[in-house]
Amino acid sequence: MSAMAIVTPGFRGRRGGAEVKLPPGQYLAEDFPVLSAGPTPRIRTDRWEFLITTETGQKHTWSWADLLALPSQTPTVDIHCVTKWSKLRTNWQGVSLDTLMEDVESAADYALVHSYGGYTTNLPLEDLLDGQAWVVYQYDGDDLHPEHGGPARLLVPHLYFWKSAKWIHGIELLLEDEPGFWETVGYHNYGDPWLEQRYRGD
Ligand SMILES: Nc1nc2c(c(=O)[nH]1)N[C@H]1C(S)=C(S)[C@@H](COP(=O)(O)O)O[C@H]1N2
Ligand SMILES: [Mo]
Repeated sequence: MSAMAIVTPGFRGRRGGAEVKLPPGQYLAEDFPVLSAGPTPRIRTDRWEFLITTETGQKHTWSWADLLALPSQTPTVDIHCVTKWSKLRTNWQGVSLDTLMEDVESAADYALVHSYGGYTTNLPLEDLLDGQAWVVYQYDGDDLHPEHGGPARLLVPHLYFWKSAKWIHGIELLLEDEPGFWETVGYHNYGDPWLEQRYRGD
């Protein structure tokens, strides 16, 4: 064996003259694939609600009007699906989790995200904070299409896209980590695309 290790850097390609760098094993998607584990739930915005539940059982709830009344941001971010497509510089509009967490008192270290339809996904609470996550309701200047998670989805672009729960309903804050839907059946618990944490043991 050669003493020199062969490292696999992220794929480098050219797009519009500018060099882009993708996480290892990813390819560039030009379209916007739809990946859903079940049927698309249709949630009327007049019945929509979002709640954050703390480890002590305290509930903070927002109606659709409440969400739209909060200051919003327009993140432009790269997204990376575990099935290997990436999409660069996607444009969203939504509310930062920092804003939603402002009045929430919690000693929790973990979050379990719940979607309409039953999907769940888990992540450390700190990965939702400090400008890293949003509840988004617009994509590319239009209302978020139901297939892509409308009326509102979570956006956590620094982790594989399965963590970005579509049709978000609530976030449960927990003292102990609890695996979500894909994490329970063998996906990586954390899912850092730059470390290629696709499956348990990666
Ligand atoms: N509620 C819910 N959220 C979900 C999923 C899902 O099946 N249900 N799939 C996840 C996966 S695996 C990916 S890659 C992205 C896909 O989002 P898109 O369909 O908008 O591309 O949503 C994530 N969020
Ligand atoms: Mo995915």
